[in-house]
Amino acid sequence: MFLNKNQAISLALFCKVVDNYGDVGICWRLARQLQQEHGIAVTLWIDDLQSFQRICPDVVINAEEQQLAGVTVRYWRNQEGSFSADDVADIVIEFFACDIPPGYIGAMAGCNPRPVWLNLEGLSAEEWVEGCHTLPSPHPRLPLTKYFFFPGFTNKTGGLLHESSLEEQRRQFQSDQAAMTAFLAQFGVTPTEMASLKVSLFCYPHAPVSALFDAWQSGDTSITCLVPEGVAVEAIQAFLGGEAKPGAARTCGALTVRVLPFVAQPDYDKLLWTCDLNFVRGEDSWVRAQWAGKPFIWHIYPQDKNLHHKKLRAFLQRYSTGIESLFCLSLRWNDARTEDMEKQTSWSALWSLLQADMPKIACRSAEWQRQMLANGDLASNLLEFAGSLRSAATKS
Ligand code: TRH
Repeated sequence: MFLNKNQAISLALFCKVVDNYGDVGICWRLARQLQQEHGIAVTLWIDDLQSFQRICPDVVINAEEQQLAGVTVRYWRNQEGSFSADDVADIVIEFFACDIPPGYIGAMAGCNPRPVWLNLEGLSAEEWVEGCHTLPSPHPRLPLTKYFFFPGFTNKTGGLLHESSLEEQRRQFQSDQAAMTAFLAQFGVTPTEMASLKVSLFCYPHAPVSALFDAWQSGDTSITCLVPEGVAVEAIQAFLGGEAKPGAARTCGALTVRVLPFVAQPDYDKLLWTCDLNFVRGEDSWVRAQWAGKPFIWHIYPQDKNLHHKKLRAFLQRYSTGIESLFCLSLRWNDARTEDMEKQTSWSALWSLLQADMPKIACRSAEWQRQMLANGDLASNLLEFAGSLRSAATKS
C-alpha cells in the first residue's frame, strides 16, 4: 500500500459548506473515522466553523488551527496561500468538487511521489454512479490526475460511511431502556410522551408538515413529534402558537410536538435510535437513519427541474421493495406524486397504511443493513483505492 510506513499516512480533506450541515457533517464523520480507525494523520480544511460548531460544540470559531478528536482542523478562509511540497498530504480529498486552493494544487504537482487526489462525491442510488466511480480526470495542465470516488449502495461503489463500533453502540443503547429514557428526559420528554409513538422530524422548510400534523392530531395513536430547533420553523410555530424554542411543547388531539435543542452529532444518532420513526433529510442524517434500524422517511435535498425526484425514486426502488405505503408516503412527502398514485389519498390514509406496515419496514431495514455492510465501509474502501493508486504510481 503506502510506502514510508514509519510515519503516519497524512490526508487533507477540503470541505466547503454549501449550506446547512450535511457537508461538514459528512466530512467530520469521515475525518474522525480515518484518524480513529486507520491511524491516518487527518487535516480537515473547512470554510465555515459556525456550521461546524452546531454539530460539534467543541469547535472554536475563528481559530486558524485546532485539534479536535485527534483531527487537525484548519480554517479555510480563502483560495489564496502559498504551499510547498512539504505541506501536501499523501492523500488529498476534495469534497463535492470544491475547488482546492490553486497554490496547493501547484505544490501537489511538485511532489514525488505525487499525492493521491480524490473528489468525494454525493450519495445517489442511481445506476450511473457505478460507471463513474473511480474514473480518472487528468488535470488540463499539470501532471496530476484526480479520481472520482462515489459513495453508494452497491459493491461497485464506495459504500456508505459506517464506523466499526456503530452496531455495537446502537445495540447497547437500544437494549437499555433507562438510558433511552434518560436521554429524552434531559429534553423535557415526559413519561407519557416516552410511552407514545415517538417520531423525530428533520426536513426542509417546504415539507408538508402541517398536513401530516393534522392527520396525526385526529388519529387514534398518541404521537410525540420531537423537532430539533430551527427545523420546519413556520409549521412548528403554527402548531405551537408560539416560538419554536427548545423546551416548547404543545399537545393537540393525539399529537404532542416538542422542540429539542439542535444536538451534537453523536446525540443525533441517539435520537434516531430512540424514536420509532425518523424523518430525515439531505445525505448524512439519511444514512444515519439507515443504520438506526428504524423506519424512516427521507426528505431529499431539492434540485432544479425536480431532478431530485429521479434520485428519490432510484433509492425507493432499491429500498422500499414491495412496501407500497413507504413508497407512496415518501413520494408525497417530497411532492413527487405520480399519475398512478391516487391523488385524493388523504394524509390520514397514507399514514394509516404506513403505520400498519411499520413492522414490515423494520424487517426490511435489518435486511438492508446486512446488504449495505457487505459492501464494506466508505472510509476503508477509500483507503484501499488510494493505496492501489499509490502502489501503481510508485511502480511506474
Ligand atoms: O443539513 P442537511 O440538509 O445538509 C446537506 C446540505 O444541505 C448539503 O449542501 C447538501 O449537499 C446535502 O444536505 C445533500 O442534511 P444532512 O446531510 O442530513 O446533514 C445534517 C447533519 O446535521 C448530519 O450530520 C446530522 C447533523 N445533526 C446534528 O448533529 N444534530 C441535530 O440536531 C440534527 C437535526 C442534525
